[in-house]
Amino acid sequence: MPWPDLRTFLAYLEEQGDLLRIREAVSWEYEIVALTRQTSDLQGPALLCERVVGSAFPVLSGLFAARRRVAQALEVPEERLYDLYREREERPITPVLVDSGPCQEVVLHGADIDLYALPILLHYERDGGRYITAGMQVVRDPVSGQRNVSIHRMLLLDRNHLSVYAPPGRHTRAVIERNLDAGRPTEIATVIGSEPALQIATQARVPLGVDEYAIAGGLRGAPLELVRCQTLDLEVPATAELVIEGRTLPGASCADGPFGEYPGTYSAVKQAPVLEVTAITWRRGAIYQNALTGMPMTENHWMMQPAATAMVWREAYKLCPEVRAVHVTPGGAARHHVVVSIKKRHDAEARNLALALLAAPLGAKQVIVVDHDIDVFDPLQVEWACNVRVQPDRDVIIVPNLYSPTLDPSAPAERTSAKMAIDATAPLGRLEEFAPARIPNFERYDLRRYLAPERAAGRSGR
Ligand SMILES: Cc1cc2nc3c(=O)[nH]c(=O)nc-3n(C[C@H](O)[C@H](O)[C@H](O)COP(=O)(O)O)c2cc1C
Ligand SMILES: [Mn+2]
Repeated sequence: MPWPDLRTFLAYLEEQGDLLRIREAVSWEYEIVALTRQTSDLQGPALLCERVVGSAFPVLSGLFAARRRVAQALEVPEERLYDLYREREERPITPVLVDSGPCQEVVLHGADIDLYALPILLHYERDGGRYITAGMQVVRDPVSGQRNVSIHRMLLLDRNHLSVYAPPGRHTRAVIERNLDAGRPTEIATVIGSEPALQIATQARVPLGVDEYAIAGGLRGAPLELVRCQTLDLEVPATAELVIEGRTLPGASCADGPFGEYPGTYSAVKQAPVLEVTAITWRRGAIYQNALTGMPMTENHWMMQPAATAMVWREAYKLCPEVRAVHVTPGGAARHHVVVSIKKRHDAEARNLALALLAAPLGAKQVIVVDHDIDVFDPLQVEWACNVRVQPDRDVIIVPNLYSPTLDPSAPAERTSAKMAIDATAPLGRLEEFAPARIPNFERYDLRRYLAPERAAGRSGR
């Protein structure tokens, strides 16, 4: 049975000892973010901060700070997360509309709207202000009539205004621009705190026109239930914790940034659209959710990784049916660096594949192709392959000026980067010459027979 709402998922995590309630009062200024950083580094529990100074709302932060919780969100074993994510992403289930839902138990309009009542967090030292980071923006594309749901950070501007950070290339941005061309505002419903599959589905790398609500249905194996917004022609999950309804102000923009972003560095100050809030609705006892980003790995990265991996896999499979595994690595911020293993069938295959993946829509900056005997998830093995199977003048290809993600601070120009392909495969048919030296009958011998019992059981014994 899929999780019906966020609260049931949290109750399950608590039962597993994977949700930590913090009952002392904590601050929205850096404190919750610092604690979330620490639990992320420990792969520790999600944090539910029950009392936040200056706000009546509790804060959930670090829900996906450990990968196991992404797997639990989809109710799949962690070791099968990437494969099952990919399969289910390809089988969307259309959401259903229901008459009412708890997400509108409380409704505020007009002068009652006050964003300062929300515990919007201050994250990093040089940030331009307080940012909503786990808001899922729902918009409708004026061309296809289809919905789009994705996550974009929002800067708190005043009681009823927010920025929307959606750079060129994002579907939300495309919708805002299409409306702007016709001189129209864009209606945006921002959902904070939903059942967990939708939060992962927002990261799906599917074309504009594919509704991420349907992707969420596929991931959870059952349709989402939606209700109509109070002031917009949009729909939101019936059991959402909190919804901010609003419209962009055509022609208005504001400075957005800096913000400590997913590469681990700050994003620069850019102009962003301004959203005027038309209503705030919530479920009684609403939980405000925050998501940490910054130096990998954070929940931002764990949430992006399944969809990024699925996209690379699909692109790789088009060229190479013998792709064995894909890793969009942590050091590359779960987006910029890719390692792929293949069973090579012709000598140019690895180079061909690496170059194709550099040009593919993910925008990866570095692609390493290894043989099937290398575990792409083990950085030692990957580096070892780059050591003994690579001659840089022959096997490293550098291509200038390709499309790239926006937030790489080393980029020479917006959305532009030089890229590097590394063919770390052995020459075709000669893998044995490039294999690790092996000991005959290795499995027959067992050191554990001679070790003290606690060492044999794998403990350090120190
Ligand atoms: C926690 C979190 C925060 C994110 N913040 C932003 C953001 O501020 N701006 C942005 O463009 N993408 C952000 N992303 C990535 C987008 O949500 C993601 O690429 C999404 O797939 C884009 O949707 P689209 O394909 O419909 O454009 C964030 C992702 C996560 C998980
Ligand atoms: Mn989309």
